[in-house]
Amino acid sequence: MVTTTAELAEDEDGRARFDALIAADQRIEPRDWMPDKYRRTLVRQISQHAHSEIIGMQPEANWITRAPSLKRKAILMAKVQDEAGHGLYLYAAAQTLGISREEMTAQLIEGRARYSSIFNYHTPTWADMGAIGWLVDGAAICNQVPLCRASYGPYGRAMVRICKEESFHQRQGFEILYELSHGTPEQKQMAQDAVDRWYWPSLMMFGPSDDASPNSAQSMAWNIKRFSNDELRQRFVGMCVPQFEALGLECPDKDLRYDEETGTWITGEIDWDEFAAVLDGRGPANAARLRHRREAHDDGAWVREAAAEYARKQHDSERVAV
Ligand code: FAQ
Repeated sequence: MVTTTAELAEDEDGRARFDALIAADQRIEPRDWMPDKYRRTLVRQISQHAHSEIIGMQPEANWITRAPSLKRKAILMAKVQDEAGHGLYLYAAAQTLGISREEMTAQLIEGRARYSSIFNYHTPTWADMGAIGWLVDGAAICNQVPLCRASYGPYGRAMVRICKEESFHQRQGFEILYELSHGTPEQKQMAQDAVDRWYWPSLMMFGPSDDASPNSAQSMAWNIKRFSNDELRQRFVGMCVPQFEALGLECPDKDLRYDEETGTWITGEIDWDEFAAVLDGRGPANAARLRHRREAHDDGAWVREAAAEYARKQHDSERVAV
C-alpha cells in the first residue's frame, strides 16, 4: 500500500494531537488518531481484563448451590452476575478499538489469551468465598481505582462503574470472613485456611515485580497505568494489615514488617515460579477453567444463533417499513 503525502501529513497532525492530549492528561477517544502500539496495548490489557471477569465467575459460581443461607445465595448470585456485567462492559470497550467480540472469545477458548492468574485456584470451602471477596476483590480495587483515570476514555469510564461494584464485593467478602472468624473454633480455622490459600496468589495479581514487567514503563508513559505493579502491591499490603487485626486472623507472611525509615512494607518472597507456572497453564485449575468456558460457549451456540436470526429479521422488517 502506498502512503500519500496527504496521509502522512494527517498522521503527523494526529500524532501531535495525541501527544498533546497525553501530556495534558486528557482522554483519547475511539475516533482519535492513536499509535498502533497504544491500540495494541489497550486491546491486550482490556481483553485480558474482560476474560478475567468472565473466567472469574467460575470459582464463586461453584458455591451458589451450596451457600449456607438464602441471603448468602442471593448475595453470591448478584456478585457473580456483576462479574458477567464487568466482562461485557470491558469487551464493549475493547471493541471500540477495532477487535471483534468473536475474535476475543476465540482467543480465550483456544487458549491464546491471558486472564488473571488468580482464577486458577480451587475453592474447597465456603470460607473461600470470603477470602475471594476480601482479598481478590480488595486487590482488584487497588489495581483498578487508578484505571478509572486511564487515558483511553471507554476503558476509564467502564472502570468507574466496575469499581463501585467491586467495593460492595470486597465488603461482603470481609463480612463472610468476620462472621466465620468470630464463630466456632472450627469456623475460625476454616477462615484462616482460606486466607492462607488466597493471600499469596492475591499479591501475584499485581503482576511481576517492576524490574520484570516489560509493559509497565510504556503504559505509565501513556497514562494507562498510573502506578507500577510493586507500588500497587505495597498499597494493598498496607490496606490488609489492619483488616487482618479486625478479623482476628494471622497474615500468612511471617516476614512482613513496616520499615519506618523507607516508609515501605518489607514482605516475604513471592513464589514467582508458581506465578510463572500458572501463567504457563500449569496452575491447579487452569485446565478445568478453560474446559468449562469452552463447554459454556458450545452450550450457548443456540442462543447466539437465535439472537442473530432475530436481529436479521428485525433489520429486514425495518427495511420493508422504510
Ligand atoms: N495474571 O508487563 P506486565 C478481578 C502478564 S479482575 C496473568 O506487568 P501489564 C475482578 C501480563 O499480561 C482481575 N497474567 O503487564 C474479580 C503480561 O503478559 P503479555 C484482572 C499476568 O499489562 C474479582 C506479562 O504478564 N485485572 O479480579 C498477570 O503492564 C473477583 C507481563 O506483565 C486486570 O486485568 C496476572 N496476575 O500489567 C472478578 C486489571 N500479571 O500480555 C471475579 C487490568 C501480569 O505481555 C471475582 N490489568 N501478567 O503476554 C492490569 O492492570 C495489568 O494488565 C496488570 C499487568 C497489572 C495485570
